Amino acid sequence: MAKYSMISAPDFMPEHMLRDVQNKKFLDVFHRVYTSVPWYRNLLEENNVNPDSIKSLADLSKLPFIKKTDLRDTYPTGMFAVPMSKILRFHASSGTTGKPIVMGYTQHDLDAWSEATSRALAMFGLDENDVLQVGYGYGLFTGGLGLHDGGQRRGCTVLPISGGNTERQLMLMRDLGTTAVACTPSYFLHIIDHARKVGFDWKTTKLRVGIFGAEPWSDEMRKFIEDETGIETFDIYGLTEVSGPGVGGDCPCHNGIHIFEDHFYPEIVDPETLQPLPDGEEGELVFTTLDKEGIPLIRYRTRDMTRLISERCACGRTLRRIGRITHRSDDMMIIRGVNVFPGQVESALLAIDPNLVNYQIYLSKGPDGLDVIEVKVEPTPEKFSVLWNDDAAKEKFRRLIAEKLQRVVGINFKTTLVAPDSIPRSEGKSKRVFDNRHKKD
Ligand code: DLL
Repeated sequence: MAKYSMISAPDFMPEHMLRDVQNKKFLDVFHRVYTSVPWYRNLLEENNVNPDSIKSLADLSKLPFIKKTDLRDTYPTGMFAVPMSKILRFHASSGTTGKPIVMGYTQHDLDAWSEATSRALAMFGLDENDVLQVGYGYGLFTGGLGLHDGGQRRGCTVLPISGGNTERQLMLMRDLGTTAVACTPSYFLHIIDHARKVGFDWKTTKLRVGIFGAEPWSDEMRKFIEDETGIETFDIYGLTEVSGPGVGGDCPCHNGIHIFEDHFYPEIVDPETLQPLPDGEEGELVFTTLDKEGIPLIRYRTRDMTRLISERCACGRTLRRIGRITHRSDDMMIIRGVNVFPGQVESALLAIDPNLVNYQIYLSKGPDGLDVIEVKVEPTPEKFSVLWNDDAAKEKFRRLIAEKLQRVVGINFKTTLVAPDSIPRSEGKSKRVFDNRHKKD
């Protein structure tokens, strides 16, 4: 057998064995959190939960949820379940306001995380013959070091280039024989942009796999990237609170994201009533970490909206899947009473022209006090040069976009075409929505 087999045994464990493993780990983690985190003990008392009545995962729904604000309120270490001497590394989530969420990892946590990430890489078809270019940021963000550790564990040759320096990304990709690149989909779009400008020929590289995540990316975006570069793309999912990248990923069937359920137990709940939802129904994804030591989390609300898929995947993995994450419960915009998600805008734009990958959404108040939604779209330089000398063609293209958005989303958009390169490119997660509705002039 090859040293690095494509098959990871836990991925194919019979369901009854997997449930056994999950039950054992759950009881262990629950009692660890209960005995070592006073904050959690209080939470159970406040919710009148008798810990002795928790006998298996079937009792999970009796337990209260943990929210992001709880982690913020206990900043920096109030949720740690082990002494600091056992913590080997910190990571922190990139909160834009206020205090970040700090996570601490024991040796066991780092091992379990890299094990899950290396299984994701195996699922993407990577082994010791691959060169993995890690273009996620290194530092407090989990993307860089997470893929780095997972890649090394898988036996790949890791190129720890981090984000940015796009010219050098392309040069080393070609010269060092990169076969797989991992970065945010927005940064890869930026790399594509640059490659087009300098006439970079993807066929001169050995690149065959793209590993994208850390932010939503539509199926249309996926097609654009694959058509442009000839690579196969894989979706990698994760969040700092639960570990980092490698909580799940999509297999070559590309039909949902397998969750590494022997580490992370998923549930879907109604975000309003908090009641568990049946398989297939969309709701908020909730995780219980089954073997984390540093900061174990029971029923952690991710805010990511998706559905659970229990049917066996054609790849044979017994791990359940979730639908790709298209939005979070907190990035829904309510415009004049209509629910709007940024992903809908992206899908509508790319359906008109796959090159319309650079866009921004601005929300403001009109003179009548009603919400205004504007989309700024950047045509390619070629398209732009044609449109700019032809007002009628420009107006026709603008209206085509406005009408498509109206049809798909159900409200009127102010649509503005902007010059190439005027929308800032991102080396990490991109910011697409700017809500100025409550801004004072
Ligand atoms: O983004 C971890 C990560 C790094 C995942 C690299 C994948 C690759 P956070 O910064 O804590 O951690 O952000 C977590 O990002 O709750 C989702 O809303 C979003 N997200 C992560 N992966 C995906 C994905 C990292 N594949 C938050 N699709 C999560 C859509 C994603 N959204």
